[in-house]
Amino acid sequence: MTSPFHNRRGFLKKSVLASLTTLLGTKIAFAKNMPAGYVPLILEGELPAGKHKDLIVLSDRPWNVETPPHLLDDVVTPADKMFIRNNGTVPTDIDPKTWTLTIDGESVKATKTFTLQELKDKFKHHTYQLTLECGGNGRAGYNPPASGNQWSEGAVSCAEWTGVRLRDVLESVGLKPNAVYIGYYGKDTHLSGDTSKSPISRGVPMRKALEDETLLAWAMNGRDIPQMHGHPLRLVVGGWPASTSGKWLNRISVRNIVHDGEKMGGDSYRVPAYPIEPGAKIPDEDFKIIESMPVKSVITYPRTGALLEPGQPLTVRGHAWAGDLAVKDMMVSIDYGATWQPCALKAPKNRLAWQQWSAALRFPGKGYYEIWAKATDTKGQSQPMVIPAWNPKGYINNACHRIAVKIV
Ligand SMILES: Nc1nc2c(c(=O)[nH]1)N[C@H]1C(S)=C(S)[C@@H](COP(=O)(O)O)O[C@H]1N2
Ligand SMILES: [Mo]
Repeated sequence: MTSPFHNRRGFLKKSVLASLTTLLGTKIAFAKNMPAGYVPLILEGELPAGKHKDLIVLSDRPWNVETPPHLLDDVVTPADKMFIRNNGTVPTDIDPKTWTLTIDGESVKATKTFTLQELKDKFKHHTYQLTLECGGNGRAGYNPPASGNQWSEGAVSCAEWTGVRLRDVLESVGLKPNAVYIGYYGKDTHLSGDTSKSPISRGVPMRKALEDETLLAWAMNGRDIPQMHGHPLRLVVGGWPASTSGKWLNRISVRNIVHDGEKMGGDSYRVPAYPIEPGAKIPDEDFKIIESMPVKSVITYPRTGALLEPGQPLTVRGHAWAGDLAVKDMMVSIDYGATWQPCALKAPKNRLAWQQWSAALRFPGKGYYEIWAKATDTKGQSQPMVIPAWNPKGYINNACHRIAVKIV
Protein backbone atom coordinates (compact mmCIF):
# COMPACT_ATOMS: atom_id res chain seq x y z
CA MET A 1 0.00 0.00 0.00
CA THR A 2 1.40 3.39 -0.90
CA SER A 3 0.88 6.25 1.48
CA PRO A 4 -0.37 9.78 0.96
CA PHE A 5 1.98 10.88 3.74
CA HIS A 6 5.29 10.06 2.05
CA ASN A 7 7.27 11.56 -0.80
CA ARG A 8 8.68 9.44 -3.61
CA ARG A 9 11.76 8.55 -1.58
CA GLY A 10 9.55 7.29 1.21
CA PHE A 11 10.15 10.09 3.71
CA LEU A 12 7.36 12.05 5.35
CA LYS A 13 6.31 14.95 3.15
CA LYS A 14 7.15 18.48 4.33
CA SER A 15 3.46 19.38 4.11
CA VAL A 16 2.57 16.40 6.33
CA LEU A 17 5.19 17.41 8.88
CA ALA A 18 3.84 20.96 8.88
CA SER A 19 0.23 19.92 9.42
CA LEU A 20 1.26 17.40 12.10
CA THR A 21 3.09 20.17 13.92
CA THR A 22 -0.12 22.20 13.89
CA LEU A 23 -2.19 19.21 15.00
CA LEU A 24 0.15 18.25 17.83
CA GLY A 25 0.83 21.80 18.89
CA THR A 26 4.52 20.98 18.94
CA LYS A 27 7.20 19.93 16.48
CA ILE A 28 8.12 16.30 15.90
CA ALA A 29 11.52 15.78 17.50
CA PHE A 30 14.05 13.75 15.49
CA ALA A 31 11.71 13.83 12.47
CA LYS A 32 14.72 13.46 10.19
CA ASN A 33 15.53 10.10 11.79
CA MET A 34 12.22 8.54 10.82
CA PRO A 35 12.84 5.55 8.55
CA ALA A 36 11.62 5.69 4.95
CA GLY A 37 7.99 4.51 4.67
CA TYR A 38 7.43 4.88 8.41
CA VAL A 39 3.95 6.01 9.46
CA PRO A 40 4.05 7.80 12.84
CA LEU A 41 1.63 6.24 15.32
CA ILE A 42 -0.41 9.42 15.42
CA LEU A 43 -1.30 8.87 11.74
CA GLU A 44 -1.85 5.14 11.86
CA GLY A 45 -5.33 4.03 10.90
CA GLU A 46 -6.18 7.60 10.04
CA LEU A 47 -9.58 7.98 8.37
CA PRO A 48 -10.72 10.80 6.12
CA ALA A 49 -12.31 13.70 8.01
CA GLY A 50 -15.83 13.14 9.29
CA LYS A 51 -15.79 9.34 9.22
CA HIS A 52 -16.83 7.09 12.09
CA LYS A 53 -13.72 5.77 13.89
CA ASP A 54 -14.71 2.12 13.46
CA LEU A 55 -14.81 2.16 9.67
CA ILE A 56 -12.14 -0.10 8.16
CA VAL A 57 -9.46 1.33 5.87
CA LEU A 58 -8.74 -1.12 3.04
CA SER A 59 -6.56 1.37 1.18
CA ASP A 60 -5.60 4.99 1.72
CA ARG A 61 -4.40 5.65 -1.82
CA PRO A 62 -6.97 5.74 -3.23
CA TRP A 63 -9.30 5.83 -0.26
CA ASN A 64 -11.25 2.59 0.11
CA VAL A 65 -13.05 2.39 3.42
CA GLU A 66 -15.54 -0.27 4.49
CA THR A 67 -18.42 -0.07 6.97
CA PRO A 68 -18.72 -2.98 9.43
CA PRO A 69 -22.27 -4.44 9.21
CA HIS A 70 -23.33 -3.32 12.71
CA LEU A 71 -22.64 0.30 11.71
CA LEU A 72 -25.11 -0.02 8.83
CA ASP A 73 -28.00 -0.17 11.31
CA ASP A 74 -29.49 3.24 10.39
CA VAL A 75 -32.46 3.18 8.01
CA VAL A 76 -30.88 6.10 6.11
CA THR A 77 -27.10 5.80 5.98
CA PRO A 78 -25.50 8.86 7.57
CA ALA A 79 -22.42 10.40 5.92
CA ASP A 80 -20.03 9.33 8.68
CA LYS A 81 -20.89 5.65 8.18
CA MET A 82 -20.94 5.60 4.39
CA PHE A 83 -18.29 3.42 2.74
CA ILE A 84 -15.81 5.10 0.41
CA ARG A 85 -14.65 3.66 -2.87
CA ASN A 86 -12.33 5.90 -4.84
CA ASN A 87 -10.38 4.94 -7.92
CA GLY A 88 -8.29 8.10 -8.16
CA THR A 89 -7.38 11.24 -6.28
CA VAL A 90 -10.18 13.27 -4.71
CA PRO A 91 -10.42 16.68 -6.37
CA THR A 92 -9.77 19.67 -4.13
CA ASP A 93 -10.41 23.41 -4.70
CA ILE A 94 -13.98 22.80 -5.82
CA ASP A 95 -16.14 25.89 -6.14
CA PRO A 96 -19.87 25.08 -6.52
CA LYS A 97 -20.42 28.63 -7.86
CA THR A 98 -18.32 28.00 -10.94
CA TRP A 99 -19.04 24.26 -11.28
CA THR A 100 -20.57 23.22 -14.59
CA LEU A 101 -22.03 20.09 -16.12
CA THR A 102 -21.59 19.57 -19.86
CA ILE A 103 -23.85 17.22 -21.80
CA ASP A 104 -22.19 16.12 -25.02
CA GLY A 105 -21.63 13.01 -27.14
CA GLU A 106 -22.57 11.57 -30.55
CA SER A 107 -26.23 11.33 -29.64
CA VAL A 108 -27.10 14.81 -28.37
CA LYS A 109 -28.56 17.34 -30.80
CA ALA A 110 -26.11 19.97 -29.50
CA THR A 111 -23.59 20.15 -26.66
CA LYS A 112 -24.91 22.10 -23.71
CA THR A 113 -23.34 23.30 -20.46
CA PHE A 114 -25.26 24.07 -17.25
CA THR A 115 -24.06 25.75 -14.10
CA LEU A 116 -25.09 24.08 -10.87
CA GLN A 117 -27.45 26.98 -10.24
CA GLU A 118 -29.08 26.50 -13.65
CA LEU A 119 -29.71 22.84 -12.91
CA LYS A 120 -31.34 23.85 -9.63
CA ASP A 121 -33.41 26.64 -11.21
CA LYS A 122 -34.56 24.99 -14.43
CA PHE A 123 -35.63 21.52 -13.39
CA LYS A 124 -37.94 19.99 -10.81
CA HIS A 125 -36.24 18.68 -7.66
CA HIS A 126 -36.67 15.08 -6.53
CA THR A 127 -35.50 13.17 -3.46
CA TYR A 128 -35.06 9.39 -3.37
CA GLN A 129 -33.44 7.01 -0.95
CA LEU A 130 -31.14 4.90 -3.14
CA THR A 131 -29.13 1.75 -2.48
CA LEU A 132 -25.57 1.99 -3.74
CA GLU A 133 -23.59 -1.23 -3.50
CA CYS A 134 -20.10 -1.60 -4.90
CA GLY A 135 -19.91 -4.38 -7.51
CA GLY A 136 -16.95 -5.75 -5.54
CA ASN A 137 -18.80 -5.96 -2.21
CA GLY A 138 -18.15 -9.45 -0.82
CA ARG A 139 -15.01 -9.94 -2.94
CA ALA A 140 -13.14 -11.29 0.11
CA GLY A 141 -15.29 -14.43 -0.06
CA TYR A 142 -13.95 -15.73 -3.40
CA ASN A 143 -11.41 -18.46 -3.90
CA PRO A 144 -9.06 -18.34 -5.76
CA PRO A 145 -8.93 -14.80 -4.38
CA ALA A 146 -9.69 -11.95 -6.74
CA SER A 147 -7.37 -8.96 -6.87
CA GLY A 148 -8.73 -5.65 -5.66
CA ASN A 149 -9.94 -4.29 -2.36
CA GLN A 150 -11.01 -7.18 -0.16
CA TRP A 151 -14.50 -5.95 0.73
CA SER A 152 -16.44 -8.08 3.21
CA GLU A 153 -20.07 -7.02 3.71
CA GLY A 154 -19.91 -3.27 4.08
CA ALA A 155 -19.53 -1.66 0.65
CA VAL A 156 -23.19 -0.68 0.60
CA SER A 157 -25.15 2.42 1.58
CA CYS A 158 -28.66 3.80 1.29
CA ALA A 159 -28.75 7.57 1.71
CA GLU A 160 -31.31 10.11 0.57
CA TRP A 161 -30.23 11.95 -2.56
CA THR A 162 -31.72 15.19 -3.85
CA GLY A 163 -31.31 16.59 -7.33
CA VAL A 164 -32.92 16.68 -10.73
CA ARG A 165 -33.79 13.80 -13.00
CA LEU A 166 -31.13 13.02 -15.59
CA ARG A 167 -34.06 12.37 -17.94
CA ASP A 168 -35.39 15.92 -17.59
CA VAL A 169 -31.97 17.39 -18.34
CA LEU A 170 -31.33 15.10 -21.32
CA GLU A 171 -34.76 15.86 -22.74
CA SER A 172 -34.09 19.60 -22.53
CA VAL A 173 -30.79 19.10 -24.38
CA GLY A 174 -32.41 16.92 -27.04
CA LEU A 175 -31.41 13.34 -27.89
CA LYS A 176 -30.93 11.70 -31.26
CA PRO A 177 -32.80 8.42 -31.83
CA ASN A 178 -29.50 6.52 -31.99
CA ALA A 179 -28.68 7.10 -28.29
CA VAL A 180 -27.54 3.83 -26.65
CA TYR A 181 -25.68 4.65 -23.45
CA ILE A 182 -24.59 7.50 -21.23
CA GLY A 183 -21.05 7.78 -19.85
CA TYR A 184 -19.98 10.00 -16.97
CA TYR A 185 -16.79 11.94 -16.35
CA GLY A 186 -15.76 13.27 -12.95
CA LYS A 187 -13.13 15.70 -11.78
CA ASP A 188 -11.05 13.23 -9.77
CA THR A 189 -7.61 12.56 -11.24
CA HIS A 190 -5.65 9.44 -12.09
CA LEU A 191 -3.37 8.17 -9.30
CA SER A 192 -0.40 8.37 -11.66
CA GLY A 193 -0.89 12.15 -11.83
CA ASP A 194 -1.39 11.87 -15.61
CA THR A 195 -4.22 14.34 -16.18
CA SER A 196 -4.99 12.96 -19.65
CA LYS A 197 -6.22 9.74 -18.02
CA SER A 198 -9.52 9.36 -16.20
CA PRO A 199 -9.53 7.05 -13.16
CA ILE A 200 -13.02 5.81 -14.00
CA SER A 201 -15.69 6.72 -16.54
CA ARG A 202 -18.62 4.35 -16.55
CA GLY A 203 -22.26 4.59 -17.51
CA VAL A 204 -25.57 2.90 -18.07
CA PRO A 205 -27.85 2.11 -21.03
CA MET A 206 -30.51 4.69 -21.91
CA ARG A 207 -33.34 2.67 -20.32
CA LYS A 208 -31.63 3.00 -16.92
CA ALA A 209 -30.44 6.58 -17.52
CA LEU A 210 -34.03 7.67 -18.22
CA GLU A 211 -35.61 6.10 -15.11
CA ASP A 212 -37.39 8.37 -12.62
CA GLU A 213 -34.87 7.61 -9.86
CA THR A 214 -31.69 8.35 -11.86
CA LEU A 215 -30.58 11.68 -10.45
CA LEU A 216 -28.06 14.44 -10.91
CA ALA A 217 -27.76 15.11 -7.18
CA TRP A 218 -26.22 17.98 -5.23
CA ALA A 219 -27.48 16.96 -1.78
CA MET A 220 -27.23 13.88 0.40
CA ASN A 221 -29.39 13.49 3.50
CA GLY A 222 -30.51 17.10 3.13
CA ARG A 223 -27.03 18.66 3.07
CA ASP A 224 -24.33 19.34 0.48
CA ILE A 225 -22.80 16.04 -0.68
CA PRO A 226 -19.63 15.40 1.39
CA GLN A 227 -16.35 15.90 -0.46
CA MET A 228 -15.52 12.15 -0.44
CA HIS A 229 -18.89 11.27 -1.95
CA GLY A 230 -18.86 13.59 -4.95
CA HIS A 231 -19.37 17.21 -3.93
CA PRO A 232 -20.78 19.30 -5.57
CA LEU A 233 -22.57 17.08 -8.13
CA ARG A 234 -23.05 13.36 -8.51
CA LEU A 235 -24.82 11.00 -10.84
CA VAL A 236 -26.83 8.61 -8.66
CA VAL A 237 -28.03 5.33 -10.17
CA GLY A 238 -29.72 3.14 -7.55
CA GLY A 239 -29.70 -0.66 -7.73
CA TRP A 240 -26.79 -0.98 -10.18
CA PRO A 241 -23.11 -1.34 -9.29
CA ALA A 242 -22.27 1.86 -7.42
CA SER A 243 -19.45 2.39 -9.93
CA THR A 244 -22.15 3.73 -12.27
CA SER A 245 -22.85 6.60 -9.82
CA GLY A 246 -20.19 9.08 -10.96
CA LYS A 247 -18.84 11.42 -8.29
CA TRP A 248 -17.53 14.99 -8.86
CA LEU A 249 -19.59 14.92 -12.06
CA ASN A 250 -18.78 17.51 -14.72
CA ARG A 251 -19.65 15.79 -17.99
CA ILE A 252 -22.10 13.27 -19.34
CA SER A 253 -21.70 11.94 -22.86
CA VAL A 254 -24.69 10.48 -24.64
CA ARG A 255 -23.18 7.74 -26.73
CA ASN A 256 -24.30 5.93 -29.90
CA ILE A 257 -22.33 2.89 -28.69
CA VAL A 258 -21.96 1.11 -25.34
CA HIS A 259 -19.82 3.63 -23.45
CA ASP A 260 -16.14 2.72 -23.79
CA GLY A 261 -14.72 4.82 -20.91
CA GLU A 262 -12.23 3.69 -18.28
CA LYS A 263 -13.36 0.52 -16.44
CA MET A 264 -16.08 -0.38 -18.97
CA GLY A 265 -14.07 -3.16 -20.64
CA GLY A 266 -11.82 -6.13 -19.85
CA ASP A 267 -12.76 -7.74 -16.59
CA SER A 268 -13.76 -4.42 -14.95
CA TYR A 269 -17.33 -4.65 -13.69
CA ARG A 270 -17.89 -7.53 -16.11
CA VAL A 271 -18.53 -11.18 -15.34
CA PRO A 272 -18.51 -14.35 -17.45
CA ALA A 273 -21.78 -14.73 -19.38
CA TYR A 274 -21.93 -18.38 -18.24
CA PRO A 275 -20.66 -20.19 -15.12
CA ILE A 276 -16.96 -21.05 -15.23
CA GLU A 277 -14.64 -23.16 -13.12
CA PRO A 278 -12.93 -21.09 -10.39
CA GLY A 279 -9.69 -19.70 -11.81
CA ALA A 280 -10.58 -20.49 -15.45
CA LYS A 281 -9.84 -18.01 -18.24
CA ILE A 282 -12.38 -17.19 -20.95
CA PRO A 283 -12.31 -14.95 -24.04
CA ASP A 284 -13.10 -11.24 -23.67
CA GLU A 285 -16.28 -11.49 -25.76
CA ASP A 286 -17.73 -13.97 -23.27
CA PHE A 287 -17.92 -11.30 -20.55
CA LYS A 288 -21.06 -9.24 -19.88
CA ILE A 289 -21.39 -5.92 -18.09
CA ILE A 290 -22.97 -6.17 -14.62
CA GLU A 291 -26.33 -4.40 -14.62
CA SER A 292 -28.90 -4.71 -11.80
CA MET A 293 -27.26 -6.00 -8.59
CA PRO A 294 -28.47 -9.36 -7.20
CA VAL A 295 -30.73 -9.81 -4.15
CA LYS A 296 -28.85 -9.41 -0.87
CA SER A 297 -29.28 -8.68 2.83
CA VAL A 298 -27.23 -7.69 5.84
CA ILE A 299 -27.67 -8.31 9.57
CA THR A 300 -27.06 -5.00 11.35
CA TYR A 301 -28.12 -6.02 14.88
CA PRO A 302 -26.68 -7.66 16.88
CA ARG A 303 -23.05 -7.42 15.85
CA THR A 304 -21.26 -10.69 15.35
CA GLY A 305 -19.79 -12.12 18.56
CA ALA A 306 -22.67 -10.93 20.76
CA LEU A 307 -23.04 -12.69 24.13
CA LEU A 308 -26.57 -13.40 25.37
CA GLU A 309 -28.06 -14.94 28.47
CA PRO A 310 -30.22 -18.08 28.33
CA GLY A 311 -33.86 -17.13 27.84
CA GLN A 312 -32.93 -13.60 26.76
CA PRO A 313 -35.13 -12.68 23.78
CA LEU A 314 -33.29 -11.40 20.73
CA THR A 315 -34.75 -9.40 17.89
CA VAL A 316 -32.38 -9.48 14.93
CA ARG A 317 -32.68 -6.88 12.24
CA GLY A 318 -31.12 -5.55 9.09
CA HIS A 319 -31.74 -4.44 5.54
CA ALA A 320 -32.39 -6.25 2.27
CA TRP A 321 -32.29 -5.05 -1.33
CA ALA A 322 -32.53 -6.52 -4.82
CA GLY A 323 -31.10 -4.20 -7.49
CA ASP A 324 -33.91 -3.03 -9.79
CA LEU A 325 -36.37 -5.36 -8.06
CA ALA A 326 -37.82 -5.34 -4.55
CA VAL A 327 -37.39 -7.92 -1.80
CA LYS A 328 -40.47 -10.09 -1.36
CA ASP A 329 -39.43 -12.40 1.42
CA MET A 330 -36.87 -12.49 4.23
CA MET A 331 -35.90 -15.53 6.33
CA VAL A 332 -33.45 -16.26 9.13
CA SER A 333 -32.04 -19.54 10.38
CA ILE A 334 -30.25 -20.40 13.64
CA ASP A 335 -29.60 -24.04 12.73
CA TYR A 336 -27.37 -23.78 9.64
CA GLY A 337 -30.31 -23.62 7.27
CA ALA A 338 -32.15 -26.74 8.46
CA THR A 339 -35.18 -24.60 9.30
CA TRP A 340 -36.01 -21.02 8.40
CA GLN A 341 -38.12 -18.48 10.22
CA PRO A 342 -39.95 -15.72 8.33
CA CYS A 343 -39.10 -12.09 9.18
CA ALA A 344 -41.24 -8.99 9.28
CA LEU A 345 -40.30 -7.06 6.13
CA LYS A 346 -41.07 -3.40 5.43
CA ALA A 347 -41.85 -1.89 2.06
CA PRO A 348 -39.08 0.32 0.63
CA LYS A 349 -39.36 4.09 1.14
CA ASN A 350 -39.35 4.31 -2.65
CA ARG A 351 -38.27 2.08 -5.53
CA LEU A 352 -34.54 1.15 -5.29
CA ALA A 353 -34.31 1.80 -1.54
CA TRP A 354 -33.32 -1.02 0.81
CA GLN A 355 -35.98 -2.57 3.05
CA GLN A 356 -35.91 -3.17 6.80
CA TRP A 357 -36.51 -6.62 8.27
CA SER A 358 -36.59 -8.04 11.78
CA ALA A 359 -37.33 -11.32 13.57
CA ALA A 360 -37.71 -12.32 17.23
CA LEU A 361 -35.47 -15.31 17.89
CA ARG A 362 -35.68 -17.91 20.63
CA PHE A 363 -32.65 -20.10 21.28
CA PRO A 364 -33.19 -23.60 22.70
CA GLY A 365 -30.33 -23.41 25.21
CA LYS A 366 -26.72 -22.49 25.87
CA GLY A 367 -24.15 -22.74 23.15
CA TYR A 368 -22.65 -21.27 20.02
CA TYR A 369 -25.11 -20.30 17.31
CA GLU A 370 -24.93 -18.75 13.89
CA ILE A 371 -27.66 -16.53 12.53
CA TRP A 372 -28.00 -16.73 8.77
CA ALA A 373 -30.15 -14.29 6.79
CA LYS A 374 -31.63 -14.91 3.34
CA ALA A 375 -33.62 -12.57 1.11
CA THR A 376 -35.75 -13.48 -1.91
CA ASP A 377 -36.64 -10.98 -4.64
CA THR A 378 -39.94 -10.46 -6.45
CA LYS A 379 -38.84 -12.87 -9.19
CA GLY A 380 -38.30 -15.67 -6.64
CA GLN A 381 -34.51 -15.49 -6.73
CA SER A 382 -32.85 -16.07 -3.33
CA GLN A 383 -29.39 -15.47 -1.93
CA PRO A 384 -27.13 -18.50 -2.17
CA MET A 385 -25.87 -20.10 1.06
CA VAL A 386 -22.41 -20.56 -0.38
CA ILE A 387 -20.31 -18.31 -2.61
CA PRO A 388 -21.99 -17.79 -6.00
CA ALA A 389 -20.35 -18.19 -9.43
CA TRP A 390 -16.65 -17.39 -9.32
CA ASN A 391 -15.53 -14.56 -11.58
CA PRO A 392 -12.05 -13.10 -12.17
CA LYS A 393 -12.57 -9.80 -10.30
CA GLY A 394 -14.76 -11.18 -7.53
CA TYR A 395 -17.95 -9.24 -8.23
CA ILE A 396 -21.57 -9.70 -7.09
CA ASN A 397 -21.05 -12.04 -4.17
CA ASN A 398 -24.52 -12.10 -2.66
CA ALA A 399 -24.05 -15.13 -0.37
CA CYS A 400 -26.08 -15.05 2.85
CA HIS A 401 -24.70 -12.88 5.63
CA ARG A 402 -23.92 -14.88 8.77
CA ILE A 403 -23.12 -13.77 12.30
CA ALA A 404 -22.12 -15.67 15.42
CA VAL A 405 -23.74 -15.34 18.88
CA LYS A 406 -23.10 -17.20 22.12
CA ILE A 407 -25.65 -18.00 24.80
CA VAL A 408 -23.64 -18.19 28.00
N1 LIG B 1 -15.67 10.07 -10.25
C1 LIG B 1 -15.72 8.91 -9.62
N2 LIG B 1 -16.92 8.35 -9.37
C2 LIG B 1 -16.98 7.17 -8.73
C3 LIG B 1 -15.83 6.49 -8.31
C4 LIG B 1 -14.57 7.10 -8.55
O1 LIG B 1 -13.50 6.60 -8.20
N3 LIG B 1 -14.57 8.31 -9.20
N4 LIG B 1 -15.93 5.25 -7.72
C5 LIG B 1 -17.14 4.50 -8.05
C6 LIG B 1 -17.29 3.26 -7.31
S1 LIG B 1 -16.42 1.92 -7.87
C7 LIG B 1 -18.16 3.15 -6.26
S2 LIG B 1 -18.45 1.65 -5.50
C8 LIG B 1 -18.89 4.33 -5.75
C9 LIG B 1 -18.60 4.54 -4.28
O2 LIG B 1 -19.35 5.59 -3.77
P1 LIG B 1 -19.05 6.22 -2.34
O3 LIG B 1 -17.56 6.36 -2.20
O4 LIG B 1 -19.76 7.51 -2.30
O5 LIG B 1 -19.61 5.26 -1.32
O6 LIG B 1 -18.57 5.53 -6.44
C10 LIG B 1 -18.37 5.37 -7.85
N5 LIG B 1 -18.22 6.65 -8.47
MO1 LIG C 1 -17.30 0.04 -6.80
